Amino acid sequence: ANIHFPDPSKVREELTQRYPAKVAKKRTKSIIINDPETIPEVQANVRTVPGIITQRGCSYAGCKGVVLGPTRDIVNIVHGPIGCSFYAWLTRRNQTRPETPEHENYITYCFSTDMQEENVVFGGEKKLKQAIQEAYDLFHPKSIAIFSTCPVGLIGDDVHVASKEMREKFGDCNVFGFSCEGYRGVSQSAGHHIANNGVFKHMVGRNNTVKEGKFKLNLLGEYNIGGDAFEIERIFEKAGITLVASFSGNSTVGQLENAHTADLNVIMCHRSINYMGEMMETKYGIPWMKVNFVGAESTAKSLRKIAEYFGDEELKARVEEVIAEEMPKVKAVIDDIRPRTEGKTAMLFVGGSRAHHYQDLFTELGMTTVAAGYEFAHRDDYEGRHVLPSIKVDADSKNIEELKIVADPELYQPRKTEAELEALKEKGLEINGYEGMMKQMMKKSLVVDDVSHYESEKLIEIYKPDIFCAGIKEKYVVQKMGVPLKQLHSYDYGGPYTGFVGATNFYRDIDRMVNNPVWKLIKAPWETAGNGKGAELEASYV
Ligand code: CFN
Ligand code: HCA
Repeated sequence: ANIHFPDPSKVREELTQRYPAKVAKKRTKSIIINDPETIPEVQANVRTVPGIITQRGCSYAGCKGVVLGPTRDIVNIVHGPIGCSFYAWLTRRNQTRPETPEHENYITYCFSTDMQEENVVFGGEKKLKQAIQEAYDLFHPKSIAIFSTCPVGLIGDDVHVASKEMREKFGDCNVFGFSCEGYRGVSQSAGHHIANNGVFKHMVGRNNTVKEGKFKLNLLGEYNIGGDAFEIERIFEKAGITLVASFSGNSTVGQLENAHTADLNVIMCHRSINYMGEMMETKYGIPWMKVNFVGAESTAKSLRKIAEYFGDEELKARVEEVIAEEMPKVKAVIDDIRPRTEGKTAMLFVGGSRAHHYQDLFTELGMTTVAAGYEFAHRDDYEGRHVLPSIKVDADSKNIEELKIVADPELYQPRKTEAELEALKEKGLEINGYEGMMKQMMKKSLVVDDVSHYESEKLIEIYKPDIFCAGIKEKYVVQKMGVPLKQLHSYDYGGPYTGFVGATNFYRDIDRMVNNPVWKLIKAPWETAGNGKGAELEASYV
């Protein structure tokens, strides 16, 4: 696309010049001028400077809200003040579909110990055990999980001991706890790691029932936001691929407990669940592969990768049939919409994988991402696992118990020989690898990790993008600047956006937003106050 960029080094200067010198120096390392050929190093997964308004969330959000929240039949009890629980109550829009209305589904509930000052002073374990007992008496669930919030760590309540005591008392209910106090680690990311460890330790491998099906896989890092997992499930079913377990969108205790019987792990959001993929490979011999079902082309590519992995001609043919049947419907929508979206620009600042994945959909619309960044991703998510083959660049790890995983003598079963894996790699199948965000973005585009509120306002003022993608905290501030904001977390009540149907949903929603005349009626602050640097920088376009 014929897009003009302002001089990126001047933009970086403008973004940081008002910070105190030390802060400016630190932030500069996270504001990178992209070069897809020679990937630069980006500072990521470091603490946010106090005083800066960040988009980030906490470790509890990553553990309870993100990884465990989407499970349907675990009673997830938050041990802490009611606000922590209320905030995580259905706000993420993770959906679920029980097989029958009678089946357990606790997603709509909000379970909390409602910690009070008295519990902070005298300890809250008694109250926690009462809450576990109450949940057991009321629902008789298969499983109860406990989530620690900040005060729990500060006063020293031991959720693991309380869980063990209740688990042994009940005998028929798996109770386990997570030390996911909000302050652990630097962001949600630490919570993902804690959640993965807990799910692996307390759930995976407990049930050896083997599901019917020739091509069995687990879908990792897909949380069914706005029904995304439903669309992927539809495609898998059509192609004859058996989904054993989903981590954790629309999933159940039963699924997670026999996930080790699958023959492949496909990973959507690598950031939040890479730990699970690695641990399952070591203990059970299941290889993992990165996929992306955001974008019609990416969906087709991911299906072909899966078929190639199983190496079955019938499956390959069926996958081609599915693609041939679905693509024309997608193309019809693109042909209608693209003339109206072509050449427009977008900025994406979200989470730890969507700021990259959603660029595929914008590319399909002929739009260019001029600046993007994650809230809490690590260097490998930006630079690619090819550049950084190790995941041990994890600043969170020092706060988190490292599980010592070894092959299980009874359940370990190599799915592929070394030679087969090597052959797959030669065919371009990225077993245990992937390209990061920077490889896909244009030269001289800006990559900003943990963007601050101030920096995002400046970016909008300078680039005037046609659309800005972020979350609820950013939404109305940005829209008051005359720029539509698409929430890439909750999808603004929309979705699904995955797969073929999802892609067309997204194209339509973006078309409606970027071509809505209402934005022209809003005077942005730089148009009225004349206090922005936008005009000056515009003159420096290269
Ligand atoms: S659904 Fe996922 S896709 S899990 Fe993660 S890194 Fe969050 S909750 Mo918000 S939308 Fe976001 Fe990603 Fe993976 Fe969601 S981009 S921030 S922690 N995320
Ligand atoms: C979280 C959850 C969140 C927040 C979304 C937002 C989500 O990080 O605690 O800021 O709009 O997707 O629900 O990322």
